[in-house]
Parts: sequence; structure tokens; C-alpha cells
Amino acid sequence: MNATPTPSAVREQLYRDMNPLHLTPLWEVLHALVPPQPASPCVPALWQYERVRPFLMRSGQAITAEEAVRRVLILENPALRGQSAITQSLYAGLQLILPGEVAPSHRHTQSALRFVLEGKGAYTAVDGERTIMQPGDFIITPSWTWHEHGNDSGEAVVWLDGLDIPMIRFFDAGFAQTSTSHVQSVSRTEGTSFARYGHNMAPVRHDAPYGATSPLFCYPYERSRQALDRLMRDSPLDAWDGVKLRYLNPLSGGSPMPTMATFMQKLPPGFKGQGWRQTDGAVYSVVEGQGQVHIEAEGERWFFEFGPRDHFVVPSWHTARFSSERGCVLFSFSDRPVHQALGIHKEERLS
Ligand code: 1HN
Repeated sequence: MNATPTPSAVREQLYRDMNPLHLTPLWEVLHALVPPQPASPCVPALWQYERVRPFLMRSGQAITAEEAVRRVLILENPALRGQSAITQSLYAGLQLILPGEVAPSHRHTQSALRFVLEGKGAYTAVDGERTIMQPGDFIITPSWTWHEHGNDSGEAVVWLDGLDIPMIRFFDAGFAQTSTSHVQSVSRTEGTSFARYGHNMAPVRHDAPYGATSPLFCYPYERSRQALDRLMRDSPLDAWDGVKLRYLNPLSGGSPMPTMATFMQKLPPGFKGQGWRQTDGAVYSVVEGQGQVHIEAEGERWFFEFGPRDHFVVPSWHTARFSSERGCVLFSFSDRPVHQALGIHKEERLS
């Protein structure tokens, strides 16, 4: 006589028998699919510029910008190696262009931001208009616009690229084209987009030339820095963020790109911030000064000391708090606009 099979044997047999039909029981994975709170596979990480820079310069000897198309070292989340991702939805990399080089013209559905780290005088051309890059400038490449970079200056120029690559990959919506001409012809003088949209004014009969993306290609550091300095002097300090502003699409009041929000903040000397967590994982680029970030999630802790041009990532729903003895300025970007569009953005501020 056969003994009645145990429930677990019945189940194992069921799983084995239906496996060829590509069927999987939900009850084995349900809790992982809808966790009680976000459980990001990403980990916090820091890239110190002084340790990264030598490899960036070596890449300058190993390959030309032209051959590489884009000479970039990708900042990969240590928990997502091989995926070209710094969070599940965002890509970040450091791009080098040497004097005389051109990174040839192409376009893609992925949106890109640049944040200039080192050197000045390189340009990025978008849609027939060049923008000369200065350290601290935040520059946009809207989805599906022709863009190339060049360097007519005498110095190496390095910037942070932030793209929505993993997000577009998730939607299987990536398209790209290489231009037949390396360098697009200039059709507008430099500063045209800034004159049209950069002064809290807009052309009377304008449309939105780049859809949901800001028509302003460059947000100069000088302007952002002035605003932060002024607010630091005579406005109350936020206990979590110091003084923090978000960059705007002047035509909509929303984020500069539909997939990525960008921010700049200043922490005063002696700042000891409170902790917060939010669902949008964020990438930080240190502009000036020094500071520390404490990060905590699920009983694990991280502590990073950062200085100019260092980069770090705070993944979704990790509690972070800043402190700074001497003060600092931080640029950051995240996928917040997508969370907001989906109605799933959450933030908690601890006190
Ligand atoms: C890209 O087009 C740029 O235009 C930078 O500078 C990084 C990473 C992946 C795909 C396209 C650029 C990129 C990229």
C-alpha cells in the first residue's frame, strides 16, 4: 500500500509537471513580488574622483572619443554589475573628451543630462545649437535630438552623464540612429535657447519644441549657485536638505526631463541633517566642499565621506542623512517624475 503523499510532495510534483508549460505558482513568490516596503537590490556606493580619474585618463590613451563614440566609464551599482545601471532605472557615467576630439552625432530615445565636472571650453551641440560647457553647468539632451560633443579648448573636459537607459530598456522602447555627418551644422547661435527660455520669459507664440522636455539646453552653475547663496543667507534652513532647489522646465514648471528630476543643494558649515527616505533612488555629484552621508536600510549601515567630484548613490527607501563641517554644494538626479506620474512617490522625513 502506498502512503498518502505529503502536501509538499504533491506540490513539488505539480511544479515539476507543469514546468514545461512555463507555469509557476504565484504562492511561492507572492511576498517577494509585493514586499511590505521597497526592497531595492541596489546598494549605496561611493566613487571617489581621485581614484576614478586615473582610469578615465588612461582610457583617454586607450581609445579616441571618435572610435569609442562616447568615451565613458560607467558607474555601475556594485549589486548590478554588468547591467550598466547605477539604480534599477538610471544610468550614470563619467565622460572624457580631449582637446581636438569629437564624439560624433547621433540620437536616441533615451534622455540625457550632463553635469560638468572638470575643464571648460568643450561644447555639446543639440539640434543645431552649441553650448559651451563650464564646471557645474547642468545640460540637457532631449530624447530623439541629434547631439554631438566637441572640444576646441586646450584642456581635458570631464562630465557626468545621467540617462534613463535602464528605464527605457524596461519598456523595450530604445531606438537610436547614427548621423551621416559627424558634426551637425550650426543653425542657431550659442545662447539662443537661453535667451528664449532662460529668463522667466518665453516666446509669445511658442510651442513646446521638445514635448515634455525643457527647451532650455543649459542651466549655468553661476545662476544656481547665486540662488543657493542668497537663500542660505536669508531664508530658514531645511533640517533635512539645507537649501535645496529643483531645476525646472520653464514651459511646464515640471522636471527638465519627463524621466529625470535634477536638484542642487547647499549645506552650510556645521550642518547636521535629519534622516529621510524616498522611493526615488538618487545619484549625487559633489560640486564643492566636503561632507558625510550616513545611509541605513534593513539594519545595514553605510558611511561615506565625500569631496569635490565624488559621486554616490542613495537607493530607493534607504534612509540617508547628511552632515558637513565645512559646508558643501551637491547636484543630484533621480527618477522622481516617473514615480509622481504614476502616483507612487513616497517620502518620509524622520525627526
Ligand atoms: C550617449 O549618447 C551619451 O551622448 C553618453 O554623450 C552616454 C550612454 C549610453 C548610450 C548613449 C552622449 C551614453 C549615450
